[in-house]
Amino acid sequence: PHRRGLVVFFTGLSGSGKSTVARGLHDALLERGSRTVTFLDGDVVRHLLSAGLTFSKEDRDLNIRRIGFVAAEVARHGGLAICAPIAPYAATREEVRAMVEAVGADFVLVHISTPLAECERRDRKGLYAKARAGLIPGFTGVSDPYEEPDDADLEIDTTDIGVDRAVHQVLDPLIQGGWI
Ligand code: GGZ
Repeated sequence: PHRRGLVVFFTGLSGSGKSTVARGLHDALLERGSRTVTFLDGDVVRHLLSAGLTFSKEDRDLNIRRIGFVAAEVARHGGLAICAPIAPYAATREEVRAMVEAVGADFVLVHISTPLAECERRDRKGLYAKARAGLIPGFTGVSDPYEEPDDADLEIDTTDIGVDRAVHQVLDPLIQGGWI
């Protein structure tokens, strides 16, 4: 396998399963042990790197640019970075792709396309109920936009598949492509 820098960037709605699949990919890569991996966990990013930012369009864009910057720095010298924010805006995701490609690394956009109805049915954290009740203004998918990607390299709907299968749908093409 080659050792080009790589950013695996997950995007999708809250509750779509993107953090779970991203974490599963991280674990699977650690287990294979073939290369080092940096996981930019969404919660950690929001608490440290993007502490104090809101969910306005400006702050979401800034959050995504910061994540993109760190991921590109990791990938610049051949590292592999995984990130999994909502990243609701297409133009900002494209900026990150360009940032990563500008340092000579590869960028894989994984759209976790689990539909809103399913995310809302799961409502693991009760956030959709709160958003519907007007307690969380500007909640993605309810009262804030999510621009569906038309440039996703992979699209995975977790409605009917388990975490392991979803992880393999990302891992397998990475192995095929020689990244791992
Ligand atoms: C969307 C929100 C909001 C609003 C708080 N809209 O399911 P979670 O809880 O754990 O994941 C969501 C997380 C989204 O943060 P990101 O940094 O990924 O968003 S973005 O890419 O748009 O910057 C959700 C929680 O934060 N959350 N308020 N208004 N999600």
